[in-house]
Amino acid sequence: MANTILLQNSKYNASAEIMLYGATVVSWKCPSLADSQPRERLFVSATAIRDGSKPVRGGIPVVFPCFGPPTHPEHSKLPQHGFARSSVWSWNGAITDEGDRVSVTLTLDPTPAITSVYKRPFHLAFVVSLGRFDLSTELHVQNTSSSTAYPPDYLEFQALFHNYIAGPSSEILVTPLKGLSYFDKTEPTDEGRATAKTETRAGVDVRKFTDSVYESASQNYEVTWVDGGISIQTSNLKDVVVWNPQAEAGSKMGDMEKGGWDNFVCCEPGHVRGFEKVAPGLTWVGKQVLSVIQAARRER
Ligand code: TA6
Repeated sequence: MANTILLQNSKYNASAEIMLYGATVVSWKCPSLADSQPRERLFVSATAIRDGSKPVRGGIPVVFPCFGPPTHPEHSKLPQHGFARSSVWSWNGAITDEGDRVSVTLTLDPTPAITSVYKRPFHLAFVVSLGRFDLSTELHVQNTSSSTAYPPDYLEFQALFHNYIAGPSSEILVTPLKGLSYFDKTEPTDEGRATAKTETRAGVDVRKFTDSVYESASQNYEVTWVDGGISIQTSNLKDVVVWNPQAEAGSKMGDMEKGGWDNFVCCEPGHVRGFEKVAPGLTWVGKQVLSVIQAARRER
């Protein structure tokens, strides 16, 4: 079976490409009311590794069960951002066509490679749905433990959609983040932890190296630039990360094309401060809807 799914919404001339590797969405193209030509809405570095040897630098990597370097004892053997984005997911070949939307579901269960570093039983499903001007992704996390112990044998995890939104990073603003507590990873404390701050800006720009983890955010965001933008509406994803490496960090990344940092912002909804927990037999669902903002939000 091919290792990439091409999802096409022919009614609206929209498309998406999803690699089985990492269940990574590596392309989302759709028109807008002002422009019937489908445009690429995600950034993927031209030097991204796409052979399955490392996570793709761009698109929508799925982060699970840990965000960043692991901090939970059950995650101690995992790489940064967990194993979901570097595992080969399964697809049963089915595409669901609901007329206005088409969708696919990929699944991931413990493989020998995963169980060698992660002992919890789980079942993941990742649903990608493509509409006229929007793309949604859902992560379903099922605790497949049959334990009847009390207290319950909870599955504890973090989850995040690591969206690389294509746009001119010199113009981009992310809203609404004003008043939120956040951790600035570009300014580590003496102990090497991120510096705790409160956001004072109405619109957060990424003109300098930015790596900010906002807690308990609004769950609905706008990523805008002078003549466009993407809205992100989420459920069950209480936090959001804003990241752009700029040349300072980007030039040190082997799979980041030169100057790539000028052409994206990562606006990443997730549950990354503390851990979600799901009891045996139950399923947690985190969802985001990325939509093209139709009217230019800002003056030139
Ligand atoms: O989401 C922001 C971040 O955690 C940054 O700290 C940076 O590490 C980025 O993710 C990319 O991480 P990666 O493991 O894909 O190189």
